[in-house]
Amino acid sequence: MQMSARRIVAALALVAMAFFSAGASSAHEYETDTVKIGHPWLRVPPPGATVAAAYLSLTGKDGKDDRLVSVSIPVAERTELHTMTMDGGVMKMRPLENGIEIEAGKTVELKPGGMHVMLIGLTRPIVDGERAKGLLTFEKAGEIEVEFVMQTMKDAMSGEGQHGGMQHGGDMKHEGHGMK
Ligand SMILES: [Cu+2]
Repeated sequence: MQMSARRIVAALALVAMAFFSAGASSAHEYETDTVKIGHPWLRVPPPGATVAAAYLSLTGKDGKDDRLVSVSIPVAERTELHTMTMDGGVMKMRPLENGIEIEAGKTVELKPGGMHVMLIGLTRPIVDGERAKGLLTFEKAGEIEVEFVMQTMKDAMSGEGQHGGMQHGGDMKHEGHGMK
Protein backbone atom coordinates (compact mmCIF):
# COMPACT_ATOMS: atom_id res chain seq x y z
CA MET A 1 0.00 0.00 0.00
CA GLN A 2 2.66 2.44 1.03
CA MET A 3 4.70 1.77 -2.08
CA SER A 4 1.84 2.48 -4.43
CA ALA A 5 1.00 5.67 -2.58
CA ARG A 6 4.59 6.75 -3.05
CA ARG A 7 4.39 5.95 -6.69
CA ILE A 8 1.32 8.12 -7.03
CA VAL A 9 3.12 11.00 -5.34
CA ALA A 10 6.05 10.56 -7.70
CA ALA A 11 3.71 10.53 -10.69
CA LEU A 12 2.01 13.71 -9.51
CA ALA A 13 5.36 15.38 -9.08
CA LEU A 14 6.17 14.55 -12.69
CA VAL A 15 2.89 16.00 -13.85
CA ALA A 16 3.59 19.20 -11.94
CA MET A 17 7.03 19.44 -13.51
CA ALA A 18 5.54 18.96 -16.95
CA PHE A 19 3.26 21.89 -16.33
CA PHE A 20 6.09 24.09 -15.18
CA SER A 21 8.20 23.29 -18.21
CA ALA A 22 5.26 23.52 -20.58
CA GLY A 23 6.67 26.73 -21.90
CA ALA A 24 7.83 30.09 -20.78
CA SER A 25 4.89 31.52 -22.63
CA SER A 26 2.26 29.93 -20.42
CA ALA A 27 0.39 32.44 -18.31
CA HIS A 28 1.62 33.29 -14.88
CA GLU A 29 0.19 35.62 -12.28
CA TYR A 30 0.86 37.28 -8.96
CA GLU A 31 -1.29 38.71 -6.25
CA THR A 32 -1.05 41.43 -3.64
CA ASP A 33 -3.64 42.49 -1.05
CA THR A 34 -5.15 44.86 -3.56
CA VAL A 35 -4.24 43.73 -7.05
CA LYS A 36 -3.96 40.66 -9.23
CA ILE A 37 -1.13 40.87 -11.72
CA GLY A 38 -1.56 38.87 -14.90
CA HIS A 39 1.16 37.53 -17.16
CA PRO A 40 3.97 40.09 -17.15
CA TRP A 41 5.79 39.80 -20.47
CA LEU A 42 8.52 41.58 -22.28
CA ARG A 43 8.24 41.87 -26.02
CA VAL A 44 11.26 40.74 -28.00
CA PRO A 45 12.23 43.88 -29.95
CA PRO A 46 13.66 44.03 -33.47
CA PRO A 47 17.40 43.21 -33.65
CA GLY A 48 19.58 46.11 -32.59
CA ALA A 49 16.82 47.92 -30.73
CA THR A 50 17.81 49.89 -27.65
CA VAL A 51 14.27 50.09 -26.34
CA ALA A 52 11.60 47.49 -25.69
CA ALA A 53 8.17 47.32 -24.15
CA ALA A 54 6.69 45.19 -21.40
CA TYR A 55 3.08 44.42 -20.65
CA LEU A 56 0.86 42.91 -17.97
CA SER A 57 -2.68 43.13 -16.68
CA LEU A 58 -3.74 44.65 -13.38
CA THR A 59 -7.03 43.78 -11.72
CA GLY A 60 -8.24 45.57 -8.62
CA LYS A 61 -9.62 43.17 -6.05
CA ASP A 62 -13.19 43.61 -4.81
CA GLY A 63 -13.46 46.70 -2.68
CA LYS A 64 -9.80 47.59 -3.24
CA ASP A 65 -8.06 50.03 -5.46
CA ASP A 66 -4.46 50.88 -5.97
CA ARG A 67 -2.06 52.57 -8.32
CA LEU A 68 0.93 51.23 -10.14
CA VAL A 69 3.54 53.86 -9.44
CA SER A 70 6.59 52.45 -11.17
CA VAL A 71 8.19 49.37 -12.66
CA SER A 72 11.84 48.53 -12.59
CA ILE A 73 13.34 45.87 -14.84
CA PRO A 74 17.11 45.59 -14.53
CA VAL A 75 17.58 44.56 -18.18
CA ALA A 76 17.14 48.25 -18.99
CA GLU A 77 18.86 51.34 -17.67
CA ARG A 78 15.50 52.85 -16.90
CA THR A 79 11.80 52.30 -17.42
CA GLU A 80 8.81 54.55 -17.84
CA LEU A 81 5.08 53.92 -17.86
CA HIS A 82 3.69 55.05 -21.18
CA THR A 83 0.39 55.58 -22.85
CA MET A 84 -0.03 55.49 -26.60
CA THR A 85 -2.41 57.65 -28.56
CA MET A 86 -3.13 58.45 -32.18
CA ASP A 87 -2.36 62.03 -33.08
CA GLY A 88 -3.14 62.97 -36.67
CA GLY A 89 -2.46 59.43 -37.84
CA VAL A 90 0.80 59.17 -35.93
CA MET A 91 1.19 56.96 -32.89
CA LYS A 92 2.61 58.90 -30.00
CA MET A 93 3.78 57.74 -26.63
CA ARG A 94 3.71 59.82 -23.52
CA PRO A 95 4.87 59.09 -19.99
CA LEU A 96 2.11 58.48 -17.47
CA GLU A 97 3.31 60.87 -14.80
CA ASN A 98 0.78 59.68 -12.24
CA GLY A 99 1.22 55.99 -12.82
CA ILE A 100 -1.68 53.69 -13.64
CA GLU A 101 -4.86 53.74 -11.62
CA ILE A 102 -6.38 50.38 -10.73
CA GLU A 103 -10.03 50.44 -9.77
CA ALA A 104 -11.74 47.86 -7.60
CA GLY A 105 -13.07 44.96 -9.64
CA LYS A 106 -11.70 46.32 -12.90
CA THR A 107 -8.88 45.21 -15.13
CA VAL A 108 -6.37 47.49 -16.78
CA GLU A 109 -4.52 45.87 -19.66
CA LEU A 110 -1.09 47.01 -20.66
CA LYS A 111 -0.81 45.63 -24.18
CA PRO A 112 0.69 46.33 -27.59
CA GLY A 113 -0.87 49.45 -29.06
CA GLY A 114 -1.82 50.79 -25.65
CA MET A 115 -0.29 51.40 -22.26
CA HIS A 116 3.08 49.79 -21.69
CA VAL A 117 6.20 49.77 -19.64
CA MET A 118 8.93 51.30 -21.77
CA LEU A 119 12.40 49.92 -21.29
CA ILE A 120 15.03 52.43 -22.27
CA GLY A 121 18.65 51.53 -22.76
CA LEU A 122 18.63 47.74 -22.88
CA THR A 123 21.60 46.28 -21.07
CA ARG A 124 21.26 42.74 -22.38
CA PRO A 125 19.59 40.96 -25.28
CA ILE A 126 15.89 40.15 -24.96
CA VAL A 127 15.68 36.48 -25.91
CA ASP A 128 12.49 34.63 -26.66
CA GLY A 129 11.64 32.26 -23.81
CA GLU A 130 13.95 33.77 -21.21
CA ARG A 131 12.80 35.65 -18.15
CA ALA A 132 13.72 38.91 -16.49
CA LYS A 133 13.07 39.87 -12.91
CA GLY A 134 11.14 43.05 -12.34
CA LEU A 135 9.92 45.06 -9.40
CA LEU A 136 6.46 46.62 -9.42
CA THR A 137 5.78 49.42 -6.97
CA PHE A 138 2.19 50.07 -5.96
CA GLU A 139 0.93 53.00 -3.92
CA LYS A 140 -0.79 50.74 -1.39
CA ALA A 141 0.53 47.23 -1.92
CA GLY A 142 4.13 48.39 -1.99
CA GLU A 143 6.77 46.49 -3.87
CA ILE A 144 6.25 43.13 -5.48
CA GLU A 145 8.80 41.13 -7.41
CA VAL A 146 7.62 39.50 -10.62
CA GLU A 147 9.16 37.79 -13.61
CA PHE A 148 8.65 39.08 -17.12
CA VAL A 149 8.58 36.36 -19.76
CA MET A 150 10.37 37.36 -22.93
CA GLN A 151 8.08 36.66 -25.86
CA THR A 152 7.59 37.52 -29.47
CA MET A 153 4.46 39.35 -30.46
CA LYS A 154 3.23 36.22 -32.22
CA ASP A 155 3.55 34.01 -29.16
CA ALA A 156 2.03 36.57 -26.88
CA MET A 157 -0.97 37.14 -29.07
CA SER A 158 -1.68 33.56 -30.01
CA GLY A 159 -5.22 32.72 -29.09
CA GLU A 160 -6.00 36.33 -28.35
CA GLY A 161 -7.09 37.50 -31.76
CA GLN A 162 -5.57 40.20 -33.90
CA HIS A 163 -3.80 43.11 -32.35
CA GLY A 164 -1.91 44.44 -35.32
CA GLY A 165 1.85 44.48 -35.43
CA MET A 166 2.97 47.59 -33.62
CA GLN A 167 6.68 48.02 -33.88
CA HIS A 168 8.49 49.41 -30.93
CA GLY A 169 11.83 51.04 -31.24
CA GLY A 170 11.50 51.65 -34.94
CA ASP A 171 10.42 54.95 -36.41
CA MET A 172 7.96 55.61 -33.66
CA LYS A 173 7.92 59.03 -32.12
CA HIS A 174 8.75 59.14 -28.46
CA GLU A 175 7.89 62.16 -26.43
CA GLY A 176 9.47 63.07 -23.19
CA HIS A 177 12.06 60.35 -23.34
CA GLY A 178 15.08 62.51 -23.67
CA MET A 179 16.41 59.81 -25.96
CA LYS A 180 19.74 60.66 -27.47
CU1 LIG B 1 6.79 53.86 -25.09
